[in-house]
Amino acid sequence: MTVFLVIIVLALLAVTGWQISKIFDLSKRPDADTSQIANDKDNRLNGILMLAFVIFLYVITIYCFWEYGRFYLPEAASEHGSEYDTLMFVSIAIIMVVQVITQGLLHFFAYKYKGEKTKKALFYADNDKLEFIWTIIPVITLAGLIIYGLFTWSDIMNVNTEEDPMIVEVYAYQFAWRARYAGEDNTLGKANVRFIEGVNQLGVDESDSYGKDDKIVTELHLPVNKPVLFKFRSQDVLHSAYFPFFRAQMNVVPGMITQFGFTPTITSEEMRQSEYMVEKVKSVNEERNERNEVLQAQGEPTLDPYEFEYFLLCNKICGQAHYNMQMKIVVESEEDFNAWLEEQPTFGSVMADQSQDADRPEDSSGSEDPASEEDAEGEDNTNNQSQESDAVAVVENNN
Ligand SMILES: [Cu+2]
Repeated sequence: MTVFLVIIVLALLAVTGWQISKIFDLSKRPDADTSQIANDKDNRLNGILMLAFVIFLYVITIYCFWEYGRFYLPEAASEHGSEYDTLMFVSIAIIMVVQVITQGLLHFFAYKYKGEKTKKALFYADNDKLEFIWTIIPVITLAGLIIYGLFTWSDIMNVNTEEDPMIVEVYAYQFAWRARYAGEDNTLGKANVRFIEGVNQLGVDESDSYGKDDKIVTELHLPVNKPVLFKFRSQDVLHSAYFPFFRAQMNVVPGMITQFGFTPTITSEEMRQSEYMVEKVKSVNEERNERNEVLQAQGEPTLDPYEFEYFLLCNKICGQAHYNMQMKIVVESEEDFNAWLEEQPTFGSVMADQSQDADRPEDSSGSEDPASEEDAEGEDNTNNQSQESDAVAVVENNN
């Protein structure tokens, strides 16, 4: 009923406005200019508006750089990352300079050569030399950019297998990530969704001997300055593995294996110590403290202080909890990495434990808990951030 009344009121207001405008029209002096053809005054107004619009655009652009510049990513933490950033910077710089000049001229000329009674348009048929110049310059510039881009692309995308990269599988499912290390042999065991059962959440083929020493974990550790070749697999829908700090992204497609290789160059600790990150963490924590005061006043739980960690995100909207789909990445020295990897159980041992457990009936009850299913839906992230990086966490999450 209220909606109906609101509609009637709005309709009546519209009619009133229309009637008032008619009264204004009628009350105009009879000698006023009612012609539809633009006169000098109209042209001047439009000329000024054209100029004002481009000034507005530039002011907004400068403001955005000023205000949102702090959201830029820091220096790339991978070998190819700086190449990628340079390509991006060169392209943007060229586009920006050309855009600022041409857009400015366009609007300025619209103002300068606005119509005036006394002005007469010049008839100018064509000029081959001019046309040649404004065609050849963009052709050369664009061709240069494209060739430069192609070289950079092939440099980044072609994995140099002679460097003997470490093979790591990144496995995506709604809504979390797992990583599988290839073990001593640096060869991943075959896997297929058809083999998914119980603790074998990634569907590793038990009959493949290469899979026995594979290690499945919930956070990604990488040794610094060592090339890594990632093999991506998805359990369900299309995901996208996005490593913003390493300038890497790859589609994760169900039914096929995609790959991307890079070499991390800055450890998590070094990144934390960097000027950029110290500043960033400080400002995030200042905001959190302000928020905490409000939360405290409302008697709600407060936020923990923020500490920087690299992370892997999903960059394809893949469902309800897509926003929460992330995995912590730790870049560390080779010794630390080896020590960490040493602690992780192999797939073979996890499977052996499972079959032992199955023989003891009293142990198999815990996983039937209906609440654990909800956990897997929305709160996987909490598991990722905790220290449970062994395969046991995998078991708990998925039954
Ligand atoms: Cu996803």
